[in-house]
Amino acid sequence: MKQFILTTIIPCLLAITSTAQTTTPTAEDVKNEFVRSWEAYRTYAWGHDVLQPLTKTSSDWYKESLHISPIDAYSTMRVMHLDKYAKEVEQYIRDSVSFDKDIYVKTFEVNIRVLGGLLCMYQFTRDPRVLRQTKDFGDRLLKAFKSPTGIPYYWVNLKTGAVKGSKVNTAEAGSYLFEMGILSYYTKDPKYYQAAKKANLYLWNKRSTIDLVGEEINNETGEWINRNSFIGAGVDSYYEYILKTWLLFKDPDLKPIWDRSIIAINRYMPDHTATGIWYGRVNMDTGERTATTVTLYDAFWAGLLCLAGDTARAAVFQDAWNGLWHKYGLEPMEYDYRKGLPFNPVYDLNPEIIESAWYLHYFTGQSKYLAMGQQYYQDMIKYCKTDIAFSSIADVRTKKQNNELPTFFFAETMKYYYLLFGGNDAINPDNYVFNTEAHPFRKSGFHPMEVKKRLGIQ
Ligand code: DMJ
Repeated sequence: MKQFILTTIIPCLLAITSTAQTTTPTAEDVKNEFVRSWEAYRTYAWGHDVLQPLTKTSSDWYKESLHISPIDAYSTMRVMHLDKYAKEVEQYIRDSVSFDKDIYVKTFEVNIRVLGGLLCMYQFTRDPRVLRQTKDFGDRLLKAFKSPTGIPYYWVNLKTGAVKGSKVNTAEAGSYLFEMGILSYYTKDPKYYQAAKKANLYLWNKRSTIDLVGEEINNETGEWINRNSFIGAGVDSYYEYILKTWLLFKDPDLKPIWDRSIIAINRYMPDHTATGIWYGRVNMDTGERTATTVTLYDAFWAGLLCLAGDTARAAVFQDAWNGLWHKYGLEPMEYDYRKGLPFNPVYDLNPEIIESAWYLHYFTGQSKYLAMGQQYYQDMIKYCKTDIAFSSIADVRTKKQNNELPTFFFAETMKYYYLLFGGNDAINPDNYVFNTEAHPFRKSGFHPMEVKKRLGIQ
């Protein structure tokens, strides 16, 4: 009963009584809410991976903490000029954290959050001690790549380097070019980028005759386990990193991969419906429709299309997702656009639709994208705010809160709201390229001649 009151009744009451934001939200509002949530993390979860906002407790991803929330939050603190908090995280991670832990970690997840976050910390501090720690973490992660195909294993033990999990989805197989490239640049050692690139080239060489990749692959046999092709959760950042790594480093091997991939995607995936154009699932060999399901991760695609110079398609894409947001006042994790039904109704405070609103606003200058973001923010305040922070939602139909504050809320969701509302114009898509966890890297920090040498690009 106590648990029921704690996790069900209190959040409902809070949602009803919380000061519903009626005025137009500003970047300052976002910053204040970020600080409020960060203070809650400091109070109730310091030293742990995540805050549980309803029970005011903490949890860790593994049997020991990897301090994922602070590492993920750091770059947003720098973007928001929260220097006092940033300094505290920096000192803590640098002086009190060791990655010599006998735990199996998810290679993909810690690459985008921990390695990406640490690299960004080094970018902002230029502290050699931070670089030492970043390299140490990168070296431990690199052990995951010792498969016959070069595609990393799902799990790697940070202490022993032991690996397990040969079945990986395409995002888990091929989303390392960006972080490993930056690590190669900072350490002047091409081995990181070369390992990541080997995995990507393997995937590309396994593409179908119509230039599509599948959903899951076995990294020991090199065979596709699942031949569904799509752009959402499970594949998403594979495409994202081909384009973004090209934008950051101009590796000539990547551009043709993007160019051929986008032609195939534009040809086979769009599905024209009464509620908009959705990018459904197709068979990678035939291009025939296999499913009409999408994931809310798909919503990042409009932003990526902007970076590729295709704002027209991006606008159409965003319209469909905006319609879905309005249907529930939040978005469901998985949705069947033909049936009009969610089949996984959770909303984890994910950033993708906000990220795309930011890119579209930047590249088109149209105020409708700012208005979209303001609406999303007001809905998040209405349904996800708790007395100390924010919570993910178990079901977008009932708005029941879930007692979780994912680390990407600090890294991505609040950063994109802040940038969209005009909080820091210096951090923009012309000057920075963001990793998939929204850690921003300044293009001018990577000199073309040095890139070639340090990453081993021919
Ligand atoms: C983030 O962890 C990353 O952006 C990842 O690539 C997919 N989306 C989640 C948040 O929704």
